[in-house]
Amino acid sequence: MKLEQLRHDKLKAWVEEVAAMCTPKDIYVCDGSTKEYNDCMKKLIDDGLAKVLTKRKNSFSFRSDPSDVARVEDRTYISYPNKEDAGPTNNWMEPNELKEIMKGLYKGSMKNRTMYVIPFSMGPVGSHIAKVGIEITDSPYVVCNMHIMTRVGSKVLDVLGTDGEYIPCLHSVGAPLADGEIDTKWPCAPIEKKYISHFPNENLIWSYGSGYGGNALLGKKCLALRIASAIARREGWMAEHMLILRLTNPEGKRFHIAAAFPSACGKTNLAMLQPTIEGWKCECVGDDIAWMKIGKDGRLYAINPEAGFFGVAPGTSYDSNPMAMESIKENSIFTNCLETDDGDVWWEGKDEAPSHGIDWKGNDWTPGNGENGAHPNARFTAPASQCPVICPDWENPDGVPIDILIFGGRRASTVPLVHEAYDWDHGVFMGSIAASETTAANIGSVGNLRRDPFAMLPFCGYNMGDYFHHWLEMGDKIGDKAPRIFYVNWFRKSPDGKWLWPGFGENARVLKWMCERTEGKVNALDTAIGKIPIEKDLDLKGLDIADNDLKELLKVDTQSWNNEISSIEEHFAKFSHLPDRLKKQLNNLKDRLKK
Ligand code: GTP
Ligand code: SPV
Ligand code: MN
Repeated sequence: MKLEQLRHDKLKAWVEEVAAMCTPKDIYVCDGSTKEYNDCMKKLIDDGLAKVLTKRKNSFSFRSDPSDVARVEDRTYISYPNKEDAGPTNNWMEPNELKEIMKGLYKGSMKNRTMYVIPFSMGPVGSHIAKVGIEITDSPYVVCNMHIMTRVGSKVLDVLGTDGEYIPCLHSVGAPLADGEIDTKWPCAPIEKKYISHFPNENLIWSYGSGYGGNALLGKKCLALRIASAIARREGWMAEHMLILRLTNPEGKRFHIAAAFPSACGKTNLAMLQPTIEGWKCECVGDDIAWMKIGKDGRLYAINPEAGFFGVAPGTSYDSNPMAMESIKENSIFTNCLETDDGDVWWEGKDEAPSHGIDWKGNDWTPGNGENGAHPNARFTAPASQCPVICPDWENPDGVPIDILIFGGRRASTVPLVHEAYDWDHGVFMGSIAASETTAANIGSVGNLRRDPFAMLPFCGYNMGDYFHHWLEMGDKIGDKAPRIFYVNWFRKSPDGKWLWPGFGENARVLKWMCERTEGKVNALDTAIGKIPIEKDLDLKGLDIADNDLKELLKVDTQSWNNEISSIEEHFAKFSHLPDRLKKQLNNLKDRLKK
């Protein structure tokens, strides 16, 4: 579609303004058609950036620049006029200063490239819960991924009409082309020139220098989490880094669960798990983001604003996550996987390694040559509709009523397999002190323990202390209709470094216990940190687990938790906006530990 066809004057003016700054060779307004996807992909293939996978229908493999493989938290900004509004956990710069720097970078940045205008909807098009965004980008890779991850096209412009509201999202890979030059490899800017910037007061996103995932597909982390969390606070709802699933018990009773784990800590896997316990069924509503609002009946309802999965490839297999494997059989994009000689992709943990392939850096690879075949943060992009266990209600604009909220993370020690909050405030406290070993989903060190409150550390679009307040206030509004809150850790290890818990489909055993807790069918043991299962109440039928391992998994060690206290105090000390109710929770925990 041509720019002249845009009927929305404000949008047209913004597109023209950006074009004047970025000086692309032409402008193309996306209609969301298959032809458009194919044309963009063809360009990427012709330029040598994409490879057709002959083993998977309509699927393609990409290798990014080795420097552009993950989100860049150090280069991500939450920009309010006052630093205090961004809070102690976000990078901050004054909006005018940040815009001046970025305008300098955007100047001419799309030279000799097409500027694509992508109208997209987060949430079903036209539904009362959906938000419209317009992403301007110079990356056809972004166009193809946005086609899968969001609802793109003319139908979104129809909803906008001549004066509808939208969230402007500007993106450039930051690699202008010289006359006659074409891309020979993944275009991006060096790390120090990358900026992933958010201006929540203006509902505005500016991203520069990266073509990768959460840095470039601006509907996802930038809009649906950072900007949406700030909107949600103003409007009284919640935008969370959570999967959503429906669990049905053998009697046909449904439970809806939303769970927040940090990046690469198991959301996609839990969202589509295949329960190993008889008669239980799981259906996936979403694997990364939940927007939750209080419904007419006073309960909390969640929708998945996305339309696809941008999932971690390594570790995904028919054993660990068969439903993800089925979802990516066709019509999928793979980024930074190993390309096999027979036209497929492979990654560590998938199945038997091929005897030869081209690794994610583009080098010859053989098993045991000391290199990763796939980057640890290699990703697949696949339509959610292709998941065999996608929930029939996954696009229901009213969402699903949440019974259970879960927090968690990767902890080799200290944190038990599962514990339950005493009440909402205690649950919010648990979320606020959530901690996890860092993963390859961000550029930076991997395996370092850090606090990642509510799995939102990289995604909260305002002062995290105010975010804690917001959670408490939501609890006050929901009252006795509030979901129960639990905390899980699938990643506890034995002293010799082995996982104590088998994880994946077996996690259904823990979910079953939670469901039975909400129904009042089972009791629990009170400990200093919360309620834990009585061993006999965990359904371990058919699971071969050593008694000692189970004891270790459920252990709440007073010494370790006493050590944890000083780390929590340090964490809380950062927040000048820390709610008194969380200080009280910390004191309660200390008191219980003394008993
Ligand atoms: P983002 O997309 O980054 O937000 O991540 P995510 O939370 O969806 O993580 P994902 O489910 O993709 O899991 C990341 C890694 O953790 C994969 O390599 C999985 O194989 C592994 N993993 C997931 N669930 C489990 C589990 O229950 N146990 C163990 N040991 N590993 C798991
Ligand atoms: C995450 O890092 O939490 C992701 C992947 O879900 S990305 O979209 O790249 O942020
Ligand atoms: Mn995520």
